[in-house]
Amino acid sequence: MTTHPESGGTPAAVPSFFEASSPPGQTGIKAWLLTHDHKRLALMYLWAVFFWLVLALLLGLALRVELMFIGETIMPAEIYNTVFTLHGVIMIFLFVIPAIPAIFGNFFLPIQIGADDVFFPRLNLFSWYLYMIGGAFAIVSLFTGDGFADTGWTFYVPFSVTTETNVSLTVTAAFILGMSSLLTGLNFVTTVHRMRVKNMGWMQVPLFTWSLYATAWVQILATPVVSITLVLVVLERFLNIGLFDPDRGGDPLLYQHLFWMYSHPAVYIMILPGMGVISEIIPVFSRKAIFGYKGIVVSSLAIAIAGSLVWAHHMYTSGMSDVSVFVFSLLTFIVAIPSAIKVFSWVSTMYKGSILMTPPLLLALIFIYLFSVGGLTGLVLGAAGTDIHVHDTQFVVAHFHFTMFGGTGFAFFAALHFWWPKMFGVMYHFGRAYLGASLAAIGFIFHYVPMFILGMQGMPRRYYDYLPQFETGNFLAGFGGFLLVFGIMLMFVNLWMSLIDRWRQPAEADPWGGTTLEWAVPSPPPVHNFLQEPRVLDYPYDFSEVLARAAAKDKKD
Ligand code: HEM
Ligand SMILES: [Cu+2]
Repeated sequence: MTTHPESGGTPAAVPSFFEASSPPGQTGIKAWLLTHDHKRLALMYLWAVFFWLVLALLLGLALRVELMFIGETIMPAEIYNTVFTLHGVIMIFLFVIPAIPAIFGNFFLPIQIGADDVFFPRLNLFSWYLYMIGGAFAIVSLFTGDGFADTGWTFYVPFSVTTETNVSLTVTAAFILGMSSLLTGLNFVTTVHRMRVKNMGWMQVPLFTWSLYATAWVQILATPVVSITLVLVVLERFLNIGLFDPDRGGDPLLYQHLFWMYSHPAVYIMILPGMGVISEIIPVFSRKAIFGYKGIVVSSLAIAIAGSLVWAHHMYTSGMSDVSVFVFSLLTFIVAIPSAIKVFSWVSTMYKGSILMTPPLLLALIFIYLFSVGGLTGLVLGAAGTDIHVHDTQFVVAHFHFTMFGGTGFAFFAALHFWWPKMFGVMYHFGRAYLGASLAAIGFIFHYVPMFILGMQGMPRRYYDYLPQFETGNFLAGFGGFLLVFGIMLMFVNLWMSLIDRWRQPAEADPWGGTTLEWAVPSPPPVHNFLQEPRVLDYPYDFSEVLARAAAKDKKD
């Protein structure tokens, strides 16, 4: 264990952002609800995201229990449709899109670039309110009209225009959540451009901040497309304007193009910040400069750009010319290259590093494995020939859970374990963290691998019931689901226990030996982050001092 030189050993003397009231003069809950402090807002997002994630996990488990046996098990078919839509909508719009940027981005982006807040602190508070209002709308649409949408999270027309359920309110929720995400992106781009400490050049910006910067551009450019599309669905429902309805000269395919023009880039909004987290964790626990810093920066930007050009790979079977299919297939293969560059960089960083095994590193390794499986099976779907066989089957469900859950989900868990000591100033129990992470990983494999096989055998997705030959696979998946959810809950309970006085173990300013600026401030940080002018390293991942300090300490002992 090491102490960062800049933290100066006096952190206890300065009140942390928990203690110092912000805005000044306000106290209690009011101080939190009116705060402009990026760190307080990050924690407010944290509790909200936890709530949604746990709810959506339980809904997912309910779906899986329903599918464990043939016929009705715990819910009727109509409820099943609502539950998988609700599960998908919450997971996408309230968990995987906002989680890492809103929590860890808000908390650490300003600190990593030596700033005392984001560029628009009030707008940041406004984004949080939009997030809460969007979530509230989702809840309200459960209990009004004929209940929550049953369309799936993609709201495909014509069904979404004709179904009796409360699609209008559900898409309004998604619209508001989109605005929240867009404003956060705008805030981050401006912050990175305008707030970096004087002597920090672009090639000294930490990789997590770089990944958020690339993500933010996608958020700004793609979100308006889906927003207007959702408005069009509402207009179509109320006024029947005939944009999508072929009877009136409309075109249902237009909806799919508009929807995926956002929603494919959105998968990069989900994964890029996760990749940024992994790019921070791997060098710290390998005690080695990240291999190919520039390669990772450029690949983040390349993913953001190329990822915006591949949306129609969701539509090979919807009706397109062969030339279009070929072009979209080719472009899809091209986006795999920058993702592979990152995986190679992480693995090469560990090669001959002095590996320090910790829970964040274990979770990062699980990420690399699961995300690679997700990415490679993505190529099966990107290739038009094989996609036609597995389109809309369980294979797709397995693929996207591997990338979004194995990827973003596990990156989120890794980020929690990596930055928890910094955010709360406490260390958690390692044994329980390892156990939770391992159970979750094993459960994950049992849960999703059978779905690849079921999909190839022809079991469609979004089906309530299935033929007898699919029962074993579905039973196994259900069993894995329980293990998975149990492992995750164990990780969360362990983190939560670390906050309770009885088990409290204070954390140092730099418990892992990190080199980026967040490790130079006390744990938890004071309101204005830095006690003295931050010292910017020529190269953000230079571990020579960390290694020298460790060697000196070894000699002394
Ligand atoms: C980070 C975690 C997760 C994310 C991001 C996620 C996301 C999604 C999305 C977007 C859908 C599509 C919904 C639709 O078709 O409208 C979905 C479907 C589904 N999810 Fe999840 N999910 C996650 C975790 C889980 C867990 C833990 C379980 C079970 C224990 C689960 C079980 C299911 C099931 C059974 C479906 C329905 C599949 C279908 O028939 O198409 N998911 N999920
Ligand atoms: Cu896509």
